[in-house]
Amino acid sequence: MNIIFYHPTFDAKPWIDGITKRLPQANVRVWNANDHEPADYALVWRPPYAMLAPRTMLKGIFALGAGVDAILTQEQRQPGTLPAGVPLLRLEDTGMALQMQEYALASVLRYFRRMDEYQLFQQQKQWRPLAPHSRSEFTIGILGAGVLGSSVAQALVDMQFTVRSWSRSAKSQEGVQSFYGDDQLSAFASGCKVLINLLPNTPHTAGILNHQLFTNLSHNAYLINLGRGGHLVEGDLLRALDSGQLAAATLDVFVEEPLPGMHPFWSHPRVSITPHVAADTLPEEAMDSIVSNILAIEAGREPKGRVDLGRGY
Ligand code: NDP
Ligand code: OXD
Repeated sequence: MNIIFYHPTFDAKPWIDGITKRLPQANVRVWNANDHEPADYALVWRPPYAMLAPRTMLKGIFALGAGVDAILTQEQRQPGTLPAGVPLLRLEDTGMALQMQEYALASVLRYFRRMDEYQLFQQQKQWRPLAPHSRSEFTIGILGAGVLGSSVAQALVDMQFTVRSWSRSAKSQEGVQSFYGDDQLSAFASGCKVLINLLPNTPHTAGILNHQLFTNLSHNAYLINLGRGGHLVEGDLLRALDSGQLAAATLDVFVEEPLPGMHPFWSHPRVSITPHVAADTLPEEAMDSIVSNILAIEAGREPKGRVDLGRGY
């Protein structure tokens, strides 16, 4: 069995060693532009067109992350980036759900307990107790109720918050009010004090964090964007912060990453930025899952995390 690996930034060695340890029968190699040798499986992130296009005999392409928007966008621009008929598989959880829970919970509690405001008061040497937020008026809406969205919802339910989710299909998660489909988007957003985005970036969801959605939220609401930068209409966020429709935003993902030095988000007093770190790919967990999927394919079983190319996630 031959496996090729390509990632623009990861150190390949732990991956080559880790897959080899788990699958001693496999020949695992880093792909380079001169490599035209056959392969059965490919492990990739932002693969060059030349890597996959000619490889119609692959049995599986494993994305080294949860979101596959970059590879699907590249396929749209350069059809053939993904050879026809080869399954594309993404990482489901593999340690990202817990990281997402940590990030979302930390951000929500920072707003709920007004820590961000106290931090500003401290800089001004102000001793100024604020009225606490009322839990009953602190409804949290989560866009996306998949692997990561439902896991974040669970952490917030466990903290006794009122939680809603919005997805394509109806869900039944205890303690979470499910809204689904475009028709229910404004009802979902209506009155939410916090909006957390955990949607995949698809042609249907791009630009969903926009003026219209913000006006449905409770006045002075908080936005936490953990999905993709393309979900957010940046000018609409700046205007919503200026008008007081939104109180503050925590952003982990951006249209352009790294965020350019001149971008207004950097110095906005009510925008908090992290450099796309909400949930990292954990190599050991990811390799366990990829190898178990390879074994499933070899045994003729259905692997986990198969991407529906038509839906875009
Ligand atoms: P899933 O595919 O498990 O979940 C996606 C959810 O979005 C599903 O509930 C789906 O609905 C819903 N959805 C998709 N399209 C629509 C639509 N048009 N209308 C309504 N709901 C829709 O993905 P994950 O939870 O694993 O990951 C979500 C995203 O998180 C990734 O795509 C990635 O962009 C982002 N991410 C960010 C990271 C970071 O560090 N910031 C790290 C990892 C991921 P349904 O269930 O009905 O199909
Ligand atoms: C992912 C990410 O999609 O890190 O896995 O954003």
